[in-house]
Amino acid sequence: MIKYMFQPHGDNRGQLVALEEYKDIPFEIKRVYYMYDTGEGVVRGHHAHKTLQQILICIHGSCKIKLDNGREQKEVALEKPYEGLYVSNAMWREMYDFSSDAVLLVLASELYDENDYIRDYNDFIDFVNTLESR
Ligand code: T46
Repeated sequence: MIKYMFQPHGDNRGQLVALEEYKDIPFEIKRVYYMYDTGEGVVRGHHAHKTLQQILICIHGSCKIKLDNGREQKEVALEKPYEGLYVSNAMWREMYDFSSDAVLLVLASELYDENDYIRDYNDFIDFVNTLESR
């Protein structure tokens, strides 16, 4: 589990965080998306990706992320606009406990591709086992 602490450039006007690919973000950023107005009690995700890498940043409010690599699970709270969670491929993810004002920004290494999703947990475990047996 890798959490990035980005550098805020603060002065008497407030804070600014700048993110550059291959410098602050370990991949080329091909897509940006964000989610907001997430209802109380909602759990998003429930899938893994075959190749996609991402950085999740809760730029407003807070939420929690559960990451599962098929062997162990970890829960991470995202509650600062200058922290980012790296989510590699082959990682089952769930996002939940969104505050009502939460905005979760995602920087992604690939364009949207439904074929990259693994939506069944047993298929995910098979995928992890296949990767490890190579
Ligand atoms: C992930 C987690 C963190 C698009 O049309 N383009 C996009 O780039 C994305 C990400 C989604 N969509 C459409 C597909 C669905 O109709 O937006 C709708 C909601 O997507 P989804 O149900 O996949 O959202 P989450 O929150 O379950 O998962 C998303 C990403 O899909 C996923 O890659 O890692 O956020």
